[in-house]
Amino acid sequence: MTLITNHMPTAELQALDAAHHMHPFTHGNELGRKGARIITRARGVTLTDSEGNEILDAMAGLWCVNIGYGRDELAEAAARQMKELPYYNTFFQTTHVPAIALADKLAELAPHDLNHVFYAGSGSEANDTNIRMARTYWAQKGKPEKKVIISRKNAYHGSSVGSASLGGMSAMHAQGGLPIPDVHHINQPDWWSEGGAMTPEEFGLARARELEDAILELGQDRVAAFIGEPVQGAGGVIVPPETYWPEIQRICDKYGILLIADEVICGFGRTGQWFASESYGIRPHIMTIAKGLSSGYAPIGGSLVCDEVAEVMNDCDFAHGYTYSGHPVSCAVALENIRILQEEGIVDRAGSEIAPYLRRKWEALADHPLVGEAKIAGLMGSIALTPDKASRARFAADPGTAGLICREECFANNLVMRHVGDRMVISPPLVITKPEIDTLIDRATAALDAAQKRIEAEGLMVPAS
Ligand code: PXG
Repeated sequence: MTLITNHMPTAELQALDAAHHMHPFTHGNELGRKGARIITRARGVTLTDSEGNEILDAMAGLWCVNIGYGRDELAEAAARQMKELPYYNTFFQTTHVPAIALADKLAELAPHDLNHVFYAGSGSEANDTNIRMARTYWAQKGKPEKKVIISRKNAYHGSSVGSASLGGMSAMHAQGGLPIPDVHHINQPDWWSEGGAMTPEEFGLARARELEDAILELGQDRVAAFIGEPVQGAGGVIVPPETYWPEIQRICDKYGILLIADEVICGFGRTGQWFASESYGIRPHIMTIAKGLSSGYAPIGGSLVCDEVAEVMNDCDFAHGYTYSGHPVSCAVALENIRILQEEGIVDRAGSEIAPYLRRKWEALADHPLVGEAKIAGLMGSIALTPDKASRARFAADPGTAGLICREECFANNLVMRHVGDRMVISPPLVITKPEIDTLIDRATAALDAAQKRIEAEGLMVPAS
């Protein structure tokens, strides 16, 4: 039996990691010099590293461990399924019970008439499915020229060539010849950074109307779909003004283009309801899901598809699919995850009790001298660091300099809080308790105090001109 043990000293494991393991979104040599932190186990909201430190994981891994760590039931569901049927595909006129049962469950849970699922192994794969599905849908309807997908700058939709093209991260587009043709990006609804003198409500409308402008400019007969995260996650937890989504919905309806809600982060309770589309009154034709679907215990993603699109797609042979589409072990784990989220009322409690408590505490961080705004939607929150609150100024230093300092101070205080540029973000497991939220806020405050001292000492408290 292969034993994955933790018997080696940390430095030796780090050396092996540096020698053989290439990390995502990481400068390999820089990390190699420093040594990666090695996480060895986790329970609830707490990680343990190879040195025995206990760290509060305010990111739920990568926005995914909604149910919290250490739920044996999920491990047992995986083991049971592996013994019964570890793998079979769903390509050639076959299916299996876990894929059927999960599809049925998702149809029950999903809002509106999102009654169909096309499985993928991840959010990136699911968004690649969406590109091909949206274009194929229109081709099937005799409009093959409707191919353009409109997305937003600073959106994150994944790392595959297709999904990263949908994303609006310029650093990603700069590597590997992206984006693919027929993807168009409009501006994001980030009022704090880009809203200027407008009120948030005016700004939300203005940014949504960029979609209408783009449709008119590109031609209604060329646009297939609009894709957006209800609340942008990796872009820095950008909570849109209230006017934004109703206007987007109106425009999609008016011009008859498909609306794709990417709920890879927002879904499965993150915003306090099962899906953020419910929180924001969005009626998507297609919804991307992953992460919280299995709480990260097994890789799985998918596209939830509405009746009308499914009807058109089911009338053709869609030449698309992944070896692990509907993987039985992942489906079994996802089903068990959903059962527990439902039966233990985890999503309901997250929305009704935990989110309001966290909101009060989180929004109070806006009083800290280093914090410009504190935004939160359910259990995903962000704070913007600024050298000058009054003018909503950015730092003169390179974006991310202050954020990195703050993240280092979080780590020093045994708190995982990520930085996106100069925004700090959280997305804790939904099972976080009120005392754990108090600890989170205490550690975040200590980290902000320490970060402020360092930023001042290094002469960085300077607004960009
Ligand atoms: N859509 C959204 C909205 C996401 O947040 C994906 C699609 C892609 O999913 P996969 O499963 O292919 O990774 C994501 C993923 C970060 C970070 O640092 C965020 C994600 C992934 C990795 C890192 O914030 N989101």
